[in-house]
Amino acid sequence: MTPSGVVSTFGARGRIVAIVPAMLGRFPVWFGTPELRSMSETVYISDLAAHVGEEVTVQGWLYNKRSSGKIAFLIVRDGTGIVQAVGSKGDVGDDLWGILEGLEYEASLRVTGSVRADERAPGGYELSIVGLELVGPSSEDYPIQLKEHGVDFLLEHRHLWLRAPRQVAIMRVRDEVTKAIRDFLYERGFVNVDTPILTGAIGESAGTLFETEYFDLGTAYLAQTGQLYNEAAAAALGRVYCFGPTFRAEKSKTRRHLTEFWMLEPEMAWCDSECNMEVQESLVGYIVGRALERCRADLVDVLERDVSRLEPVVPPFPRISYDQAVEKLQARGSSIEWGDDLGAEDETLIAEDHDRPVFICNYPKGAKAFYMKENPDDPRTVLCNDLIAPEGYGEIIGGSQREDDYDRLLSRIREEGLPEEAYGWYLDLRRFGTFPHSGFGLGLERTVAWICGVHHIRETIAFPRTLNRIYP
Ligand code: NSS
Repeated sequence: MTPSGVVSTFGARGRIVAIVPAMLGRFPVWFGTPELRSMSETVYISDLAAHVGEEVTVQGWLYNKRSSGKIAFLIVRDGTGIVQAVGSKGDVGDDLWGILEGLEYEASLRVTGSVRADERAPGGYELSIVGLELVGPSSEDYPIQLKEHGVDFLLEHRHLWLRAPRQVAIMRVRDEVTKAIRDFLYERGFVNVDTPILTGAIGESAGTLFETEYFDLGTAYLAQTGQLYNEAAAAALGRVYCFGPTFRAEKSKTRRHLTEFWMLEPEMAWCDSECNMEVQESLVGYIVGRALERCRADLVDVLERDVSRLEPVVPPFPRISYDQAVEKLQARGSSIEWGDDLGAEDETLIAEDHDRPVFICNYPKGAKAFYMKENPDDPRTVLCNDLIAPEGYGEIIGGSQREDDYDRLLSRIREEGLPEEAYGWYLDLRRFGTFPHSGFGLGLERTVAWICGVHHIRETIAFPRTLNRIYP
């Protein structure tokens, strides 16, 4: 036994081939030995192509295995990819063979082997096992098996479900979308200004607020939006954005609603409603292009996304007015009346006519938030837009030109019954050098769900928060 409490196992050819814990239940402990560690270079699975013919060590988790009784196939994943490691009973000797056969799903291990290119192998490469170090054994009752599970069960085990290849692919697409957003804005001179999460003023509407006590100052709300704060920042920096978690106590249990979701919110001085839509369409075209370029394998091979549905997503996007949308919907049998907000089914119907996202513009005042600018051509409506994604994914962006007239904004705040004193600072922006400005909010999870072709947005965030779930 080594001083660290592990057993080194020597293979048939007289070298260390396996290091296994002497006593289960003493984890975590350090299992490495200088001999095994110095034997080969440790590499990521995604880098195996550069090591064909060499002996390397891969560290990861056992995703799957099978054995013919004479040859064992381990499928190992490390987050960057998967590789098949193959060991034959004759070559590895009895001790290591016993370990290979006894490995449970999700055991963590370091496996050393020579790299072979093999088109038939998952990932295109194979390791011929010469050594293995069992770092953390798993147990036969690993809850996520390779069969179908109900969604409640999966959500209850989200901390483990995240390891599934499909979930890993979605998280990678999400990361690419996030990076694409930041690159797009950075390249165009936007400045990232982080806005508070504990706020004193209602940002969107009173109906969906999470409240918390705030010392002697009464109630604070979790931010529904960073927009109001970034209207102030836009007067300092011109073009800004915030990108972070936002919170809505939505009672809706739909595939499009979370209580905590991430929103990108650009805010632009000297930009009207049309300019706002131009930025939105070029941003969305850019994001989709980046996902197609850099996540194609995840989208096509793992998520089985029909990417031909994403390829037409290039600007310009069609624009229809709210009035036209209502006429279209009524002609198709919808019961919508002028003045109502569009429901999910209405949005799907409108989107069906187009191969790329569609803007619906200038909604009635009563259907939208208090800060939107009155439409000079039809004061019953406001200068705003929703961007509706194709294939039933619904609204991914809500945007508007902001009311920049002090008196009109004040009367909207009063009409909505909002506490005037909380908006003193916001009204100040209209007293001290008011300026035309616009912005929008893009829901990250809805965008990722659409790009990935995932039905419910809860799969697009690592630990979703919904009406009836706060665990894990
Ligand atoms: O309510 S929004 O339409 N608009 C705003 O919050 C503005 N303050 C944004 C701005 O102009 N700066 O929300 C924007 C987007 C919406 O289109 C959805 O894509 C997403 O945020 N959204 C949600 N995603 C997931 N779950 C929920 N509950 C949710 N609500 C909005």
